[in-house]
Amino acid sequence: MTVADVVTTDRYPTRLRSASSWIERRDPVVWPGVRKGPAGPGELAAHTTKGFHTQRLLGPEEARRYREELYLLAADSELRGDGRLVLEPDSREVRSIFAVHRLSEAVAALIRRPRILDHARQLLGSDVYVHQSRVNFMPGFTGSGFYWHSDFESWHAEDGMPAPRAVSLSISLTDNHPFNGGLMLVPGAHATFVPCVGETPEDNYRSSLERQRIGVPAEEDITRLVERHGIEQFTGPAGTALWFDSNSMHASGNNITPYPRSNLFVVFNSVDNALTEPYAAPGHRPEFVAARDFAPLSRT
Ligand code: 6CS
Ligand code: FE
Repeated sequence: MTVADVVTTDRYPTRLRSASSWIERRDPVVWPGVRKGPAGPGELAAHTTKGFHTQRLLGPEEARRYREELYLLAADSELRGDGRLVLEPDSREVRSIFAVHRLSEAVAALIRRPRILDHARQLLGSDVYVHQSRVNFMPGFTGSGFYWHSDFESWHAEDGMPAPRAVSLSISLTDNHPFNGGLMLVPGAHATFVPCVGETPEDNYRSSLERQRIGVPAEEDITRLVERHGIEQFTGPAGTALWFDSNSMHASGNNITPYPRSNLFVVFNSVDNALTEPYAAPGHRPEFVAARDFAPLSRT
């Protein structure tokens, strides 16, 4: 093996022509490098074994403030027709807004709070930057779910993220019940990389952010993972937060209740895991889905 081979070897090949076996994760989940921070030993242990942990982050009043801020953004006529605004496939209600940390100063300040930023640094063992941020509104009655996937599979294939050294923070802005489209996760599945079958079409993100068809595991893979690990659901009152590893297997069902399930998502990536060229896609996705400004975030 030459030096060039080592550099270009893809340790997580995906979007393949035919089914291939699972890959055992060799990368850490909680990375060494930043010992002190707000995450406690119990949280770090849960994150390591399950690939996620939860905490009470915002009080009800604070959650309400961010909810109102983001609902106003969804109603902003200037964002109509903008790529950052994704609509529900059938009802055409607002499904997501991307790059909310660029659109809202309140969100930008929130994610730089030491309680959040230092937590992310502790999990990833380095300085971090924001790879992606978005709010998923999951409106009542018409909110459609997200099929089973690993975010890292998409970010690796489509954005050139080398390793699963990223973590997502999901903050509930409305109460997350078991019945209004709450996120389901397979605890422990983050330790396995499940390659997906199917070539990435050009501009896949335009349809995948509405409804993902490429980069989803086969039903047999999901069945085997769930038989092995089971399913847990993220629920809690507005203001509850979930930290989940980039390779967690997760999904959500449709929301046919009257209660919206709106969550703010921020994806932190290690500055030592900056994006390269996509491993399995024809071109770069836009900045608002996959940022290429790798400057470390600093505290507020
Ligand atoms: O492709 C992406 O980057 C996005 N899609 C999904 C379904 N989850 C993660 C991420 O926001
Ligand atoms: Fe996801």
